Amino acid sequence: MSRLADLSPIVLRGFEFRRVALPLVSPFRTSFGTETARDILLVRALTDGPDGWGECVAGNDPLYSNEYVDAAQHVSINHLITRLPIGTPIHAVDVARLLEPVKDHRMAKGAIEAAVLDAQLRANGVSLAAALGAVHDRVPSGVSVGIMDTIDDLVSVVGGYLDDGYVRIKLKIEPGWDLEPVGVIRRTFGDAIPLQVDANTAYTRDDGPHLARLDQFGLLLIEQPLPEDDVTGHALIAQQVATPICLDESIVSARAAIDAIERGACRIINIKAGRVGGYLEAAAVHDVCRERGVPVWCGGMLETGIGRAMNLALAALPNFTITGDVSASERFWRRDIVTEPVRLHDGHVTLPGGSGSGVSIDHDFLESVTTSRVVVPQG
Ligand code: NPG
Repeated sequence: MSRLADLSPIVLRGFEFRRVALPLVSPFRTSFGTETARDILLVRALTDGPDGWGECVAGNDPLYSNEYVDAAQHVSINHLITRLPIGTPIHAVDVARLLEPVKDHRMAKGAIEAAVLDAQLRANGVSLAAALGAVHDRVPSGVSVGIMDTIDDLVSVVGGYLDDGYVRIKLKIEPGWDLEPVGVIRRTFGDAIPLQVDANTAYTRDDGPHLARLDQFGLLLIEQPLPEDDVTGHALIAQQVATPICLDESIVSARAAIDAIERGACRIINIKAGRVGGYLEAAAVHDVCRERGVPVWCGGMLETGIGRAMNLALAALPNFTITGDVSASERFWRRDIVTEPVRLHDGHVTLPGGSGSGVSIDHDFLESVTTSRVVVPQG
């Protein structure tokens, strides 16, 4: 990442906070709730040169984590961007340090850093992928499949994604929707399909013997069975289950990743930039995992093409050796807000070329789905 420190700084003029309403192509149900539409906060860094865009992954409600989109916008305007210099030069690498006195709010911080980073990279003609140290120009694509009303529905949805070419399937599970759906998918599509499950914290420390029954299905991993603050509980589950435990919600920083690894709580880590406070911290999580021999994969949070393109840059780093939730735009959106939405080719998705995130905004469509827009400071 040495290239980032070598870039010329940029001068910020302010930020635009834009809210966008986009319906999902189909409801997405997890153990923490059902999403049918997203209310997305986009952050635009306004500069003397090219603008930069960041996408905040906070959900409509505080169900995945304590962050939610209204709070993210509030803290961004009232507590975060007030700490950044307007009118004097800034480097994206300094944003996290300037925002650090504000506790948590990582998704809000990550979106602001992404916007500044995108602007600085565009001004310098450098791609995010190059700046982060990417070693691939395309990555294999996995798809996450929500909890369904019936097993028949699940079989038909999974079959459709396999026909599309997705190379790995992740099934959402919760108590009462685990052994049976996973078993049916294994039997229907065979042992060769790379398959993993995600519990989103839905189990307890007493569920070790039950989760061990998933071992018979040859899963790649079991993701986040216990609440996010129960790292020791994950270490206990890891001793009872042969399938590798992977952590998502618990890993909020590189420090948390080191702690979880040292305590034997996981053998694999899911990295989401929003959850750890930005793409630079995400790259740091990648590095500490790599140094400790822990493979990682790139998670997704129902992003539009802006966030998805940045996720792809991250997913192209060398220790992302496990297929990520980097599915095509059409998996979630009928129409995306970028001009060249991510598409699936031979089970892979290609990183956009160009500087910054590499995507161009479809401004007409963006306007048509915008529900509010605030510019700070006001011009
Ligand atoms: O491809 O973006 C995607 C979806 C991947 O399952 C997915 N994300 O728990 O990892 C998760 C889940 C999620 C979605 C979490 C939305 C939070 C919000």
